[in-house]
Amino acid sequence: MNSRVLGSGLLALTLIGAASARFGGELRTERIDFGAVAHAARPFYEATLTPASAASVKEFRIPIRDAKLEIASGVTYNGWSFGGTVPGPVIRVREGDLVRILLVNEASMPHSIDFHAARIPMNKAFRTIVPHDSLSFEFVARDPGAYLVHCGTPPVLLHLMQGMYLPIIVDPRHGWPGKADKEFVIVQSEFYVQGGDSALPGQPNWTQALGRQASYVVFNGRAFQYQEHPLEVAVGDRVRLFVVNAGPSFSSGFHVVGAVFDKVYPDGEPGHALAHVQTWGIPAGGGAVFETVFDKDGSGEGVYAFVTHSFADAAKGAVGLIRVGAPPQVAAMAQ
Ligand SMILES: [Cu+2]
Repeated sequence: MNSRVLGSGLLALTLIGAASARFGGELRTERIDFGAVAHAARPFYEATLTPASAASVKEFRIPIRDAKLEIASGVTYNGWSFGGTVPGPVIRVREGDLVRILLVNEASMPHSIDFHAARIPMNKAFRTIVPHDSLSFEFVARDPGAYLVHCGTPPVLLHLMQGMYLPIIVDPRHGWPGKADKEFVIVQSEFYVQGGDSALPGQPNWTQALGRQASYVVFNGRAFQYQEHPLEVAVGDRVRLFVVNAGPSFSSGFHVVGAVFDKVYPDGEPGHALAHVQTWGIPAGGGAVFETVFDKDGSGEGVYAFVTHSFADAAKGAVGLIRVGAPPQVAAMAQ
């Protein structure tokens, strides 16, 4: 077995199969097992992205697993997951790639998977499977963008608030317009929790969820994690942020304090670039791609917060920091 590691920071993906060349080397298959992913959720979910591989066929084995999560500092939660982390690992492919999915239910109840980036009959691909069962399907990633993947088993609200989501990025066939120095993925979501502040893990609070009374609103699965572990970029970097909103119920008003977005691609459609945007709304179940430059004459060395500008939600955890260069005040701000 030819195994090697693709970096996504700690979110390393282990290829369990060899790349194989066919049709004159044009068609290479990459196999990634999310059950073999080195978990990146502690001490923080690794948001740094690496490029998609050149393989035009990408296969993903995605085990569904019950998972004990830490959703805020000292707050544990009995969640459900794709691959063991919340969000699950990032899927990154290129427009035109053939995406093959093998979903394996290793959890204790029925689940499913719904790819917003797929054009496919839901009754075939997104059907619910019982524990120990598996399901496979494939689709061509035709539409570039930043998309949500989630469990679609009723009640969907419950399966989403339990943590069953991950992002999929479909890069445009010829790449994004312009070069970025750093790329990050950010998934916003809500938790509705009963307990979890003692030795016992928290449980889902259905009444709170129906009432849209979130306990935590988080980026990449844990409240305030990027205050303690800021995203790090260099002065002069063009930064591209792939932001996906898993909800289940709230919109995100995505904003970076101290920066203006040079470009926003709603839904990640490169043909629909908006220029000079302060805040952009992402509905539950949506995504967008953002770019800004931390050039020395503008948003230079310093600390910047990324938030949902719905500040009741930011106050519940949906705020993080971007550290540009090595400003001395970051230690104080992170406290
Ligand atoms: Cu589920």
